[in-house]
Amino acid sequence: MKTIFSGIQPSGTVTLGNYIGAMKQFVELQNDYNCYFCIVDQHAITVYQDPQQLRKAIRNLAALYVAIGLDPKKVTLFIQSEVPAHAQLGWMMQCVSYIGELERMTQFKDKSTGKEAVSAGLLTYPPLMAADILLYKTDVVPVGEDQKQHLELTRDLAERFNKKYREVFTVPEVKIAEVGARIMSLADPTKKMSKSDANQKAFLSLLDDPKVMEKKIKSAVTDSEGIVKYDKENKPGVSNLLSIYSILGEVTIKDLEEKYEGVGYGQFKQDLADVVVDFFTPIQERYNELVNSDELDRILDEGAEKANKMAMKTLKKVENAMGLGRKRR
Ligand code: ATP
Ligand code: LTN
Repeated sequence: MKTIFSGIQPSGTVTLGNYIGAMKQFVELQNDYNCYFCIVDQHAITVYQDPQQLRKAIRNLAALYVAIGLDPKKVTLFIQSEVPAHAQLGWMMQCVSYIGELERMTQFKDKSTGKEAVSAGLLTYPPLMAADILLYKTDVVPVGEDQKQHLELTRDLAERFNKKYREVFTVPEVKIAEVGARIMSLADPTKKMSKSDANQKAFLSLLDDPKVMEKKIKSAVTDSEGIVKYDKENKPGVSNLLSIYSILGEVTIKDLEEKYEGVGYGQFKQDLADVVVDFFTPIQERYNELVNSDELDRILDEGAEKANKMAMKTLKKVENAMGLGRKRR
């Protein structure tokens, strides 16, 4: 079986964008791959996180991973900081990265432009991400479109290392969802939906109260044309809502356009709100059972143990290839 690795930052609440762009694929792929899904808390602290909130967000994300349908018997679910090899290999990957290529990463530019103090961690975020992936001999990395550039860098770093030292790393492929790889903000449909958006109306949290979900969808920015039609260029708001409806409601965009011909945005948004609420209600119920349970701790303990074993093997190989320490077996 081929191996999959992916991670999500516990840097806030999980959004509809995270779900459609990444997590939904995880569930679909779990039967066909050997899967590692990680809560990348060390990536989250590249920008300040309130310690209490971070702890909570880690647990929430872990419970959501299970609640959306990932089966802990099939997949390895774990927390990045509980597997020290990530930070260790992260350092080595920093040493094969060039400052120039890290400065060219759009996520770095977006998150650092205009900020007074930018952490060094924000710049060295991608080598840590490369380490996450490379520790598990990963073949495939399912992510949203915004992560494509980081994946290309991961491939470059793996190839560079293999050439400079020894063939240690598997060079991973990226896997981007065919539809929904970029869910847009509900408040500004030209921007990606982001969990760290200061405007609460911009994103839909998987854990939002149904009433809040409904309100946010009803107040989503569209246009004044009143025609439900997919046209990303000219009608980004309506197109975004159509994508969400199509994916969660399992109907084609074409069928939706026909269904809402001559019907205004009001009915369209109401129906979409119902689809979203129906979709996430059972997930929220399962989440509530899990979040404070011992079961969740058992899942994470087991996950960390399995991940540690695999990660240590790769780490030793890398140390040997680079000549670090004494030769270890
Ligand atoms: P932030 O906005 O704080 O950077 P984020 O919401 O982008 O965070 P991440 O933890 O960085 O969340 O992303 C987790 C996964 O979700 C990644 O695979 C990412 O590509 C995907 N993802 C994030 N936002 C979207 C979106 N709007 N549409 C599709 N996929 C997304
Ligand atoms: N950078 C990603 C989160 C992330 C990740 C990873 C994704 C960290 N390590 C390894 C896939 C594989 C993000 O910001 N979404």
